[in-house]
Amino acid sequence: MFNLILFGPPGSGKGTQSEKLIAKYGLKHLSTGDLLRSEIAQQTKLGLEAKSFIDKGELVPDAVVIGMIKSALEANSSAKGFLFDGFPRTQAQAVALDELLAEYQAEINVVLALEVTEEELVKRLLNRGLTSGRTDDADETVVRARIVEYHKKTSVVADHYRKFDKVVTIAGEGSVDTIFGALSAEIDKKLG
Ligand code: B4P
Repeated sequence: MFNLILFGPPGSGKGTQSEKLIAKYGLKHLSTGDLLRSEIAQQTKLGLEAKSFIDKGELVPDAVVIGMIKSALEANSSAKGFLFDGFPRTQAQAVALDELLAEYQAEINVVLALEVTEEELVKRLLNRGLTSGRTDDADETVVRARIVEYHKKTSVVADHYRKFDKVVTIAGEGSVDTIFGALSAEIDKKLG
């Protein structure tokens, strides 16, 4: 199993690049953002709870997202590998993911971390908010709250994987295709 985390702040291009990477490498895409938005659209109990956090730009509680990932791994246990997009977003989520993968005799093989300046992140997210219908992209206060939350709780996830020498930093500004090329080159190196 080859498992990859696409890491970076909100708006850094994780979702955009994930679509292209899963098509090229045949990995199963697990995006907690997409899973949560699907729960919200279906108005499930979990979705209603998650919405109150997402609309404020806050992270959804760890237990909720870890449970979602656990179920998704169980449902796709024959996958040749996973691309984790937007997960893990806290130290507790990273520890839980490592433990879950160990149950399948698997681990995270590489963390590709996209780097984008804060002003570019805000510009991209507000721009997406004009058409996406995503409430968390529509308001600059919420967009900036998401970036603060990233620095407070999520950036430590990269430190966690740096201890195991698994993090590669990639410039996340430029054309989508150039960034895709840089990400692919790193994956190809790991796949040998
Ligand atoms: P996500 O769905 O993960 O939202 P995101 O970080 O904004 O997405 P992403 O980074 O993938 O966006 P992209 O750059 O592709 O999470 C939403 C919310 O759900 C979170 O705030 C949180 O509340 C909750 N949540 C999710 N996972 C959680 C977890 N594990 N724990 C707790 N809570 C969780 O796209 C941004 C825009 O940039 C697009 O319009 C795109 O077209 C554009 N873009 C992309 N690449 C570009 C480039 N190279 N140049 C110019 N524009 C580009």
